[in-house]
Amino acid sequence: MNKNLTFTMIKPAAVLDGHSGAILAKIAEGGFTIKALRMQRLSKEQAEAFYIIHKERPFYASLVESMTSGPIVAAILEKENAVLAYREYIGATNPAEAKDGSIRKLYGKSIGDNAVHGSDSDENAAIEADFFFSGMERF
Ligand code: 3AN
Repeated sequence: MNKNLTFTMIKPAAVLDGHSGAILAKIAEGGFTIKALRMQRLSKEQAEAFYIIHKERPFYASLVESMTSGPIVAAILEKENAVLAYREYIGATNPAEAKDGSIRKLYGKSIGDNAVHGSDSDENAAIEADFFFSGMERF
């Protein structure tokens, strides 16, 4: 089996609402293996850098604000076709449109506070994983 990596973050609203444990359990239930894991609070500079691709979007400032409003849980996940499999598993960006049983449907509050981030390509998964984790933190 050809396994790949993806990167995820449990967003501050979901962490502050106490959903981290349930979301990690759901991730494991979906067949994703945790290869790295950390809880931390992002600085404004770190959140801006992570979402730099959205810099020109109207929601950039509010996205950075919500991503720095409390701690996040960052993780590298492994599974066959991890990027696509995880995006399918977490559901649509807007929790209201996410399929029943998906992480965003279960734990997302709004399009901004949509419970989790999931990488959108293998290339971005590698960039995002490197942004958060050193080699010594990966297993
Ligand atoms: P996804 O996370 O599903 O790949 P993107 O890449 O379009 O979605 O958006 C990145 C993040 O920006 C999303 N996780 C979401 O929190 C936020 N976002 C996207 N669109 C909006 C919007 N219209 N209003 C507020 N936040 C948004």
